[in-house]
Amino acid sequence: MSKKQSARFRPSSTRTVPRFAGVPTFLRLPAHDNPRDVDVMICGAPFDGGTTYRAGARFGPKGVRNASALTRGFHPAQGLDLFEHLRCADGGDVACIPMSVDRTLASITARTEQIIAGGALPVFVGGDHTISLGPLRALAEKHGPLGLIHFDAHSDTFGPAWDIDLHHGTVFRKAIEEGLLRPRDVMQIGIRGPFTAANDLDYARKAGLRIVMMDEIRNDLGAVAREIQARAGTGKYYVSFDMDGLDPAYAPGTGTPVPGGMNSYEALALTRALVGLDVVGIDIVEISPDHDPSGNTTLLAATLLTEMLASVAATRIAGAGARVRRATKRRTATPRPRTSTRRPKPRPKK
Ligand SMILES: [Mn+2]
Repeated sequence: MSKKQSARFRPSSTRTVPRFAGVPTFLRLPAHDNPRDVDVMICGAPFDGGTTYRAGARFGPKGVRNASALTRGFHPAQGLDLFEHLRCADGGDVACIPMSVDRTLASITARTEQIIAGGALPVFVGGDHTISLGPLRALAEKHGPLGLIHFDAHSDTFGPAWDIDLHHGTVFRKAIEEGLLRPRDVMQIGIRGPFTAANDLDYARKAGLRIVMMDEIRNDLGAVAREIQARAGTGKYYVSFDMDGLDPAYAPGTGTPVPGGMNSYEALALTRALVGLDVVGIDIVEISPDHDPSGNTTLLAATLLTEMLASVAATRIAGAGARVRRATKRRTATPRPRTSTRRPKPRPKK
């Protein structure tokens, strides 16, 4: 892409508009409606009508836009400025109906169809986890059933609540029932108890989902990262990040917090492992800013968003799937910024 193009769809310069100033947008990007002009279109899905415990995720998009004041584009792990490789824009909020799950999902599906028809990567900031069904329906219609990298404390494959079958705790069971996912290519990462009953994960296990419990992450973070990367070349993937996958110490601003989750570093490290996967859609959900006066939850959500997009950028440079090894090679060959601390010289081999 030309420099002129990338200059238009990147964050505004902090020399012109200081970080604390300006109209808040996702990642300080230009507000722009037409997906044909960009590689990535980030939209808010301000809906929490699918929550079973405390509401508030309808304010997630607004909170992440405010926290985006502190996001940055150069990611040392990938050795690139994501905005030099991806033209990104804030596509505004999808029209959500506060008390209608069905009409809200229809609205999100329609917006996703429009974004993918324009050739851009759809990214949604929620909203509660119910919203994921919207993009999944549109993307599976286009690509067929998708793989899923799903970060969460909960499996979200549970049964109906109060006889209502579709809510934020059932969204991936619904997606499987609708044939939107390839169950063997679903990784649920950060799952933990306590559970309501011993059979809480029965549906997920019988469906063949790969459940990565928190203990596995704590015992060997690198092994989990490698398992994500090993999915490269196995088809198209959707990435769904529920903020309650994090420990409430790091992300208290969420609807259904569960102690004992990932810390910020672990979550960031695992999103870096998405390099090489053919990612066709992303969401980050269950951000409830009013439950976190510190603002750390929204800052972490905005940072995870940039980290996932940096992985997408690194994948596009090298090509998805089989060519992931080249990506690794190129990344290490990319010059480090001058400000970075020098690495110690490797010891001579004996
Ligand atoms: Mn969830």
